Amino acid sequence: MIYPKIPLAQSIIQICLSKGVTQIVISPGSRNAPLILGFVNNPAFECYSIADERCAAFFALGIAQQSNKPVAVICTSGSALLNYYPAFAEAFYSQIPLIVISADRPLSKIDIGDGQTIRQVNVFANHSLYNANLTEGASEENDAQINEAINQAYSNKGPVHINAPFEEPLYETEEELAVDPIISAFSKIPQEISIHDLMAASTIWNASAKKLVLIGVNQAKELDPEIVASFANDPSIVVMTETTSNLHHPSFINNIDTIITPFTEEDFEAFQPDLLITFGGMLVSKRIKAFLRKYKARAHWHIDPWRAYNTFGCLTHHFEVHPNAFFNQIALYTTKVESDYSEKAQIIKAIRAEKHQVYTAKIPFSDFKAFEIILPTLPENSHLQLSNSSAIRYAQLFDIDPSITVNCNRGTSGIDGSTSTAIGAAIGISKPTVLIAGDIGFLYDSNALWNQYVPKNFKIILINNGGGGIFRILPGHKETPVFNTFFETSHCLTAEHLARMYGFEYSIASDESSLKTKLNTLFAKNEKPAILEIFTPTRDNDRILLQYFRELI
Ligand SMILES: Cc1ncc(C[n+]2csc(CCOP(=O)(O)OP(=O)(O)O)c2C)c(N)n1
Repeated sequence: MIYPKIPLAQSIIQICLSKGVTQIVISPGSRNAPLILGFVNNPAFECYSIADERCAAFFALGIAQQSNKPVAVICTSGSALLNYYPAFAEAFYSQIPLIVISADRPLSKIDIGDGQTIRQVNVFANHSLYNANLTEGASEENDAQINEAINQAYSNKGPVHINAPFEEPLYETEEELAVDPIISAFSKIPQEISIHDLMAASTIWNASAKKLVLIGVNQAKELDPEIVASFANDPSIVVMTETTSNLHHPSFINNIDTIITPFTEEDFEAFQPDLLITFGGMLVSKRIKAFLRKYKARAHWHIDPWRAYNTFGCLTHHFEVHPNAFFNQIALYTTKVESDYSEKAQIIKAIRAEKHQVYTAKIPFSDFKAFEIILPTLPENSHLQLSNSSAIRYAQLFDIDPSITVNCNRGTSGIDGSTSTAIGAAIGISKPTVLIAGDIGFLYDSNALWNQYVPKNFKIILINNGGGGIFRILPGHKETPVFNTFFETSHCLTAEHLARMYGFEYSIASDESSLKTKLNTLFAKNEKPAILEIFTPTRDNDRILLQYFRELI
């Protein structure tokens, strides 16, 4: 076996190996040569080479998000490292284990005029679970910090930074390991709730005739089917899911905005929960946040082993366990409460479903219509990635086949890494993957396509509405040159040349019938990754969406 000669690099590699961190995304450089040589020459690691660090980190994030295991990204010194920051912040807010390992110069060489040198120590401190600021050479202190960083990424689910100073020569290798680092185990999350907390919670539960369970970003199959069934059978429980919740039951409300946008004050009061229970990550719907901030629940519990945000200003308890543990334990103490809360929600759901059908049947070709046509054509058991911001919002208005897993970078809601993440997700989940993206987000992250690992069956459906269409929907929209240039960033670009340059199949659609035909072809062929670009009418899209909400009553 070939090892880098530098002992600190050996320690990092050996500790990664012993902790099962085997997916390594590497960006080129010289300072990181000891790491590159060590990881690449060891067949236990799966190494990916991606030149652009911003894309590399999002790609790694996508793999980690879907495989639920930490992925390491390796870069050289200098600004290379800072390009990891968007994905690092996304990993922090989406609770995804991402391990950044940066090569650095020794401390004595910082800020003395050396090239490609910046202050790397603690550079991600605001969003990092742990910063291992290593010193030159192998030492117990270094080993302890490397262990701790990886342990934190595993057990507290989030990004960590390991900064490793290496002095030249950087390319020397040897055949024997010179280090034998100590490996420390990480602690498992506790799953027991105290009897005291359970008793107090069950008293509130049993006194609440209106319980709203609201679920944000969540992995598929996370929640025990018995718990799902118990929600559906409880007349005092309404479950609201988002597309990114990956949780399905015919009685659950999966189109929050469609349900609540037409609500009058009276409707809101009737729907105001006594008890709000949330779990999962970030919520997309602005309207549900506005509603629950105004019509506060008497009690709000968030269930998550690591973190709770007081999103609605009424958080009363953070249960630091997995939702399965919580619902299974509280079930021992709770009784069914008589209520018509669920029944009333089902009546509203049925009314809205009918209005939705009537409306979608009559609208012309637009972003809205395109989503109505695309979503039912997605292959069963495929994976869907959505970009920010219209794509995820439109998708929330429709049913999506429960066999399809869905994800979107909602940690920071950035437009900067949707395509890179989607390609990583395709690798992490090993299922046919489709990305639905807006044009600005797609063009922003076009370097994502500079990636030799894109699966042949990877598809991008690009909704090109000539700019940031979301800004037409938001209240500030006025049709002025300032709006077009500085908000919408309107353009006439297409993906055609990018597709050709990066070896993607390319097709276009600009009306209903061509879209249906092109979707058929898109999913029938898998010899090459493909982009289907859909041109929609820039100036009609917002009107058609806003009118939808008016016609739901
Ligand atoms: C990195 C980053 N910069 C800016 C924004 C603000 N932003 C949100 S949506 C958006 C426009 C997205 O346009 P497009 O990708 O065409 O999708 P649309 O929502 O218009 O369909 C922008 C600039 C952001 N979310 N992330």
